[in-house]
Amino acid sequence: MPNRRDFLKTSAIASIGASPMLAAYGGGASASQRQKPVVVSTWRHGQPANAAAWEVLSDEGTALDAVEAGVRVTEANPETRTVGRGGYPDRTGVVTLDACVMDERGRCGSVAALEDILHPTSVARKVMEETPHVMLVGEGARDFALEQGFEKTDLLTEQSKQDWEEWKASQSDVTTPEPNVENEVGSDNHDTIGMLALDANGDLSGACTTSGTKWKMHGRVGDSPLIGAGLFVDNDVGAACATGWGEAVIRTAGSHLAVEKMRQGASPMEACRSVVERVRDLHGNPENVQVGVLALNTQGEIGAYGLQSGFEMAKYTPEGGNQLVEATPLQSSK
Ligand code: SD4
Repeated sequence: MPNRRDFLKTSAIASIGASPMLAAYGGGASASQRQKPVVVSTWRHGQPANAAAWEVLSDEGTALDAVEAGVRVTEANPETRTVGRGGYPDRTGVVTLDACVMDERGRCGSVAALEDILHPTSVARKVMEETPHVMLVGEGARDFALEQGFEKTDLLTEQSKQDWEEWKASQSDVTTPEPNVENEVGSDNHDTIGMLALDANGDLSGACTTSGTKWKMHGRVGDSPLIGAGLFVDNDVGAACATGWGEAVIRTAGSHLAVEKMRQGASPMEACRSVVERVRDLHGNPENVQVGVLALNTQGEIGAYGLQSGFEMAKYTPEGGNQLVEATPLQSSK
């Protein structure tokens, strides 16, 4: 007789093998989605990250431990080109990382423009747990990380260095950064991972981690480490995270907006749609950029919406296992 954990592992593998991409996710939670634990994250690299988070959740671990364990997988993977080691550098050739965490008590921690440290999410958690502050940036964040025992790591891989050199050689004016284009399916320019989890105890937490847009200006900070923009958690209501064009997410306080919509009675799906609609209204429906929003409420209901097609959500639920789902795009749903 397989135990519950074996069953979950088997169902996850079956679902990955049988259905790498499901049809557009239609929202409206069925009874089966009202289960816990649940973990959701952005893009297809969310699947291995969710698997690590699930190990924690299925062992009665906390949502906070789960999201940290989950996104660390992505941070350590040099193949993921906009998170952690192997992430694209800024236009000066330096990799700078942004990350945050938020837990069920409304506690939060964040780091931005962090250099030389492999796991910015773990540093963000230390900021939350070991300091009276929410956010540390740049040199201060790195000094703090080193004091906390994090090791110095070279984040610039040979591949990233080569890509940067090629890009630089192609620029007539390197002081003008390329605009970030986020709407290509499978593009390596939208790999930020935002992750939300609901644990067996019914508590919510989230994490968001990125190296930001490639070839960004040195010192540029996106939405990902900003509480309320890249991530927001309210244990009485739900949690949300965002990916894509960070500047647009900041302008709408996207994740906070999604959670507040849920507080007013919106489903996670409706809440995510409201955010991308707000972005569209502010920016005239830009076709060359993507914004994607994920939301998870206290009942384990999930929502995902993209401004354009191509935004993917990885979700791991007790019933469905580890699945990749293409989010509903605003463009085709009008
Ligand atoms: C940023 N939002 O720094 C991030 C990038 C991203 O998918 O999410 N890409 O703007």
